[in-house]
Amino acid sequence: MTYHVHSDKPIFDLVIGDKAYSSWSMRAWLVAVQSGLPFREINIKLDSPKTAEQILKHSPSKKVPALKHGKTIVWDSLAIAEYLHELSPEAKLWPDDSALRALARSYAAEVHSGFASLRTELSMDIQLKTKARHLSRGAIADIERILEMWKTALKQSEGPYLFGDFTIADAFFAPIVFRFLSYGVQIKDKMVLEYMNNVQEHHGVQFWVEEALQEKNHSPVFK
Ligand SMILES: N[C@@H](CCC(=O)N[C@@H](CS)C(=O)NCC(=O)O)C(=O)O
Repeated sequence: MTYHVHSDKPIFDLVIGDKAYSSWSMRAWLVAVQSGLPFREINIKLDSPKTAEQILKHSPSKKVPALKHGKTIVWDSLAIAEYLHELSPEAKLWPDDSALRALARSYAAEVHSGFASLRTELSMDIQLKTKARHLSRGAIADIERILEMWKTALKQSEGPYLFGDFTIADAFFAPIVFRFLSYGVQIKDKMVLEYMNNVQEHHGVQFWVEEALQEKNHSPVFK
């Protein structure tokens, strides 16, 4: 277990897994960075015999991410995102407009509960670069649905992110951008390609990727 301190006065701890392939950790971590609040990162190596025991010291779920704020423990990426939204309202982690906020929440919730085929067949591994592989109909349908969602939102917002500024919805889609890049998913739409570039250029995403690329000895098994 290692610690990564993002400020000398962190107000909460965020327990996360390997940066190369813990997509749920990446989502919560990006929301934490976007909240603007100082935090301490607790890094746990996944896929080791001690993983569950180590996570259990922080969260009853035995899964990462988990957030610890005083006596409060929050687990599961979406619950963490909502908690950070309440803790840092000025960060505007959701859009101001209530109709847009509902839409952005629907986007994040759909990622959180859906796209099972994509998760199984294109598991996140930021270090991986491979050729497009044969995909099931389910995975193709997931990809088509994601592209349709991105286009609809971007047409309305005109970018740079799905709902204008970077929101929780973008944090939830960020690992999917890296899945598309790793597995060479062919994308032709200019607006979508621009969006994928904007996500990659986000300061938090860049920091995460730099560290993910330095990690060693991992096996891509987490979705
Ligand atoms: N629904 C959870 C999923 C969390 C999850 O599956 N985390 C994986 C890593 S990405 C994990 O902790 N795996 C550890 C294990 O299975 O031992 C969330 O949104 O946070």
